[in-house]
Amino acid sequence: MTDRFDSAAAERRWQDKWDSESTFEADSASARPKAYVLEMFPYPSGRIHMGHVRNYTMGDVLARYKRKQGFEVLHPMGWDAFGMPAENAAMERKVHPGAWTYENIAAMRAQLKRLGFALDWSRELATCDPDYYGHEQALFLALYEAGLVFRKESEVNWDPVDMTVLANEQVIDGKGWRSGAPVERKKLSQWFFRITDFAEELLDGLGSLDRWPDKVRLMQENWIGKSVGMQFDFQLDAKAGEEDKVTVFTTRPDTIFGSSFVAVAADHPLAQAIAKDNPEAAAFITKVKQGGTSAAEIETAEKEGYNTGLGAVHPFDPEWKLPVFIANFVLMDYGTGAVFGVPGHDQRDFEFATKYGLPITRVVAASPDAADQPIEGEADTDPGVAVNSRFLDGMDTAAAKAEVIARAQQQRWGEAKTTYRLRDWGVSRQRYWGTPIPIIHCEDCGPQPVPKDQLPVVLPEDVSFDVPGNPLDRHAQWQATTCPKCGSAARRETDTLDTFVDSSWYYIRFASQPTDKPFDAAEANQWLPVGQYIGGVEHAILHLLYARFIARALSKVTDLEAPEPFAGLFTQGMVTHETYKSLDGRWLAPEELGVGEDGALVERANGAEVARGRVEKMSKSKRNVVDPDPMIERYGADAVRWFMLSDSPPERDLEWSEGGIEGANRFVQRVWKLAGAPRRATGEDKDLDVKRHQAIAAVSAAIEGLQFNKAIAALYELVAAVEKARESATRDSVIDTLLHLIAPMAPHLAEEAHALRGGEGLIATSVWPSHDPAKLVSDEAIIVVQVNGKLRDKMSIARGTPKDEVEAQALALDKIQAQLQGAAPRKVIVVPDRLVNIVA
Ligand code: ANZ
Ligand code: ZN
Repeated sequence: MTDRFDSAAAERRWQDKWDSESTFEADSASARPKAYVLEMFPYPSGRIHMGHVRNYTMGDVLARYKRKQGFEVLHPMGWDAFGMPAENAAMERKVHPGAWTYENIAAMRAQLKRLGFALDWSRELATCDPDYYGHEQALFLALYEAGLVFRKESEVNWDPVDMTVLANEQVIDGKGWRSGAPVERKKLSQWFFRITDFAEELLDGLGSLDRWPDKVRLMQENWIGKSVGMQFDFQLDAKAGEEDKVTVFTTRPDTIFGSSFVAVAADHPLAQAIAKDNPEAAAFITKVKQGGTSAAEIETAEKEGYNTGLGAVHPFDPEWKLPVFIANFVLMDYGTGAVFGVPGHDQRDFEFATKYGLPITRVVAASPDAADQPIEGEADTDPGVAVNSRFLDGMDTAAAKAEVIARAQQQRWGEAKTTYRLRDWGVSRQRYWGTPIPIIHCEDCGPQPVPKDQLPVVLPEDVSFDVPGNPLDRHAQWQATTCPKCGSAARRETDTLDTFVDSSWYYIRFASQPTDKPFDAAEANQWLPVGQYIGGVEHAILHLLYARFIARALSKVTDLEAPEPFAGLFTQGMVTHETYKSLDGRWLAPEELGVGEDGALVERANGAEVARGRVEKMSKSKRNVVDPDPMIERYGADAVRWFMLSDSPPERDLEWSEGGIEGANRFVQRVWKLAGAPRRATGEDKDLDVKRHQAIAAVSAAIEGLQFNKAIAALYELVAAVEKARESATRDSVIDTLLHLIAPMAPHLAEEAHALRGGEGLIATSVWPSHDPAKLVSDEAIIVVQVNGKLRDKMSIARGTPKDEVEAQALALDKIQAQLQGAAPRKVIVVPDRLVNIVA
C-alpha cells in the first residue's frame, strides 16, 4: 500500500474495469426492480464546466446508491447537439457545424469519463445523429397523423441581416441581438404543435407531481395561465366594414356596470377595418406595432389609445353606449383581442381612463355601505360585494359573476368561457443545424408527409455559411424531390425543428433504442417515468413543459404509458466563485493574480492593485471559471466529486474554493489511511457499532432525500469516530462498512480500498449495508451533571440504571465533590438517562 492515495492510478484502473465489465449497462430484461436516474443532457459547447460536474455527481451518487440497493439502474448520457452555437462557429471559423459538434462531444465525453460517472455509455446518443433525428421525424409524422401538428401563417420577428426569425427574447430594443438591425414583422407559414389541446391535462397533471419543487409547479401553472370567465358580444352602433360587434373576454363579469370603454388590439379585425379609410387610425396602429413585442414591454409601456368614434351598446342597457378605442395594452393573441375597461377595478384600465378622462366608478366594495368610497391613486382589485350595479347590488363577487353569466346565457349574448395563456408551440426554425421537418410541398397536393420508408430526411453536408440565412433555402438540389402523392416534382420543407423538440423525448429513446422505430413501448414502459430527474431551474418552464406535452401526446398515439415523464424532479443550485477586477475595470482570472509586498492581491503582470468582486455564477465573461480538468489532475476525481456535494445543500449555490477542494482531498487521504490499517480481529466496541448503524441510517436517508451534504456530514462523523476508536474487530468491520457508504461519492477510492482489504468483487455492485434499528441507540447513556443549573461534568452510565444509583455515581464525581466542598446537597433531581441537577 502506498502512503498517499494515488488517485490517477486508481481512476485508470477502476474506470477500465467498469468499462470492460460493462458494470453500468442497464438490462431492460432484468427481473430486478428498475430505477431510472437522469440528469439533463448537456449541450456540447466544448467543455464540461463545474455546473455540469455538480449536476452529474448528484445523479451519479443516487444511481450508484440505487444499484447497491439492488435496483437495475438506468443512468444514461447523451448530447443535446443541435442549435445555433454550431452555426455561429461555422460562420465565424468556417468549420462545418457537424465537425465542430462532434469534436466537442469527443472532448466532453472524455471529461465525463475522467470523473468516473456510473453511466451506461452503450446508450449514448446525440440528437444530431440521423439515427436519432430520423426517429424524431417519425414521431413528428405520428403527431401529424393524429392532428397534433398543423401549419399556419403567423407573424414573426424577422432579422433582415441575419435573415432569420428571432424569438421575442432575441429582440432587444427593437433590434436583432446579433446583427443589431431593426427587426421587421413578417408573416410566415410555420409549423405548430397543438400543445393547447393539452392545457387542462398539463395543468391537472401538476397535482400528481408531488416530488417536484413547488416553485417549478407554480411556474408551469402560471405559464399555462388558466383564466375562468366569460365571453360576450357588444353590438356596435355603426358598422366598420363588415364588423358590427366586438367580442370580449373577461374574468370579472361582476364589474360589468363599472365599464367605461371598450378597447381592441391593433391587430384586431375591427381596428384593421377602421384603418382602411382612416389614416389617423392607421398611423396609430403602425406606431403601436413598432413598440416592443414582449408581454413585459407591453405591461410597462404607457397606456395609449385611439378613439374610433364608434359606440358599443351595453348588453344590460340599450341606452348606454361605451366609446370604442384601439389600445396598445390589448394583446391580439389573448382571449378575443378585445376587452371592456373597468377603471375602478383594473390597474391598466385605471391608467388609461385617467389619461383619457373616462369615468371611474366603484362597482365593488368591502361592504354595501362603502359604495360611495372614491377610487383613488390606483384600482381596487379586491373582491367584495357588488355596488352601484343595479340588480347585482349586495351580491358577493362570486355570486355576481355567476349571475351575469346566467343572464347572458339566458339572453343569448354571452357564455362562460375558460382561456389559457399557453400558446400552440411554434416548432419551425429557419436554420440548418436542426432536424429537417419531414414534409414535401407539392404545388398541386399541398404539404405531404415524407413516406416512412424515406426517413430519415438527412441534412446535406455540402453547405456554406458565407451568406446569412438558412443554407437549406439555397440548396436547390437537396430540396428537389417528388410528391409522394402525385409523383410530380416537389420541394422539401426547409424549416428545421426547434431544438426543444429534440430534448422533449430523448429520455424515451434512452430507455429503448430499436433501430426500426423511435422506441419499443413495452420496453420504455419498463423504465418510465424517470424516477429522478436532475437539472437546472432555468428549464423549469419550457423544456419541462414541452417534455410533459410530448410524453402525454405519445402516450395517446402510441402504447407508451408515461403521461408524466419525470416522477421526481430536483433543481440544483449553481457553482459560484469569487470575481476579481483590475482598477480600470477588467475582469481578471485567478491565475492572473499574485500577492503584493504588503500581502494585498495584485495583478501579476504589472503589480497593480486588484479589487475583489462579488461571488458570482462561474461564467466566461466574468473570468471566474474553474476548469474541472486541472482539478481532477491535482486532487483526483473523488476529491472533486466529494467537494461538489459537501459544502452546501444541493438546491443552493456552491462556492468553489481552494480550501474546500483541499479539505475534500484531506478527507480522501484520511479514509485511505484507515483502509490501510492492518486487521486485528479481536475485541468488540459496542459504541463504535452504534455509530456504524447510525451512519448507515443517516447516509441512506440523506441520499434518498437528495440531501447530499448531510450524507457527507454523517460520513465525516463516522470517520472521526473510527479514527478515535481503539483497535478492535468492530473497528475493522466498521472500516469495511465505511467504504460501502462512501462508494457512491468517492467510487475510485472505495474500489481501491475495498480491493486492498481483500473485499470480493466490485464494491459498486455489492450490497449496500443495512442498519439494525435496534442498534441505533447505545446501551450507555451520556448523563449531564449540573450543579445549580450549570454544566459541571458528564458521565456514561448503563441505560435504565435506577435513580438512586445514578445520584450516587454523580455525587462521587471528582469535579462535583470539588464543587460541593464537603457540604451535603440540598436537593438532587435525576432525569433518567439524561441529566442530574444538584442544588447546593
Ligand atoms: C373586465 C375586467 C374588470 C377585467 C376588472 C379585469 C378586472 P387574466 O386574469 O390574466 O386572464 N383582458 C382580456 N383579454 C385581454 C387582452 N387580449 N389583452 C389585454 N387584456 C385582456 O386577465 C383577464 C382580464 O384581462 C380580463 O378581465 C380583461 O379585463 C383583460 F375589474 O375584463 B377584465
Ligand atoms: Zn402532388
